Amino acid sequence: MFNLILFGPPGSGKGTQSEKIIERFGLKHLSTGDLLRSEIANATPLGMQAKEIMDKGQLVPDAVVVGMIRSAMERHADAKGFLFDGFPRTVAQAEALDALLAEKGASINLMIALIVSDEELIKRLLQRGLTSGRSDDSNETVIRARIEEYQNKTTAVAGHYRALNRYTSIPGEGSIEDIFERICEVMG
Ligand code: B4P
Repeated sequence: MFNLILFGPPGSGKGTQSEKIIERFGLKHLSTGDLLRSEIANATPLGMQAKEIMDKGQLVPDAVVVGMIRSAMERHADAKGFLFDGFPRTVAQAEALDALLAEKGASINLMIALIVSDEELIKRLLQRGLTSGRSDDSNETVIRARIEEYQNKTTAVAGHYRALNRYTSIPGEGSIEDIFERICEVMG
């Protein structure tokens, strides 16, 4: 099994690059953002609770996203590997993920972090907000809150995988194709 985490702040290109990575490497894409938006679209109780939190730019509780990831992994038990996109976002989520993979005799093989400046992130997300219909993209105050949540709670996850010698980073600015080539190089 090859398990990859694509890491970076909101708007760094995780979702965009994930589409290309799964096509090239045949991994199963697990995006907690997509899973949460599908709960919202289906108006489930979990979705209603998550929407309120996401609209403020905050993180959904660890237990909720870990539960979603556990069931998604169970649904795709035959996958040759997973691409985790937008997860883990806290050290507690990282520890839970490591434990879930250990149950399968597996682990995270690599974390790739996309490095993008705050000005570029805000520009991209406001641009996406014009067409995505995503309420968390259309307001600069909410976007800044998401970046602050990332700095306060998520950056530590990089240290967790750095300590395990699984961390690498690449520049996340430039054309989508050039960034994908950089990802392919570090995937080997
Ligand atoms: P996510 O869905 O993960 O949203 P995101 O971080 O904004 O997306 P992403 O980073 O994938 O977007 P991309 O750069 O591809 O999370 C949304 C919310 O869900 C969170 O705020 C949180 O509330 C909740 N949540 C999700 N996971 C959670 C977890 N594990 N724990 C707790 N809460 C969780 O795209 C951005 C834009 O940039 C696009 O318009 C794209 O076209 C553009 N772009 C991409 N690459 C570009 C490039 N090279 N040049 C120019 N533009 C580019």
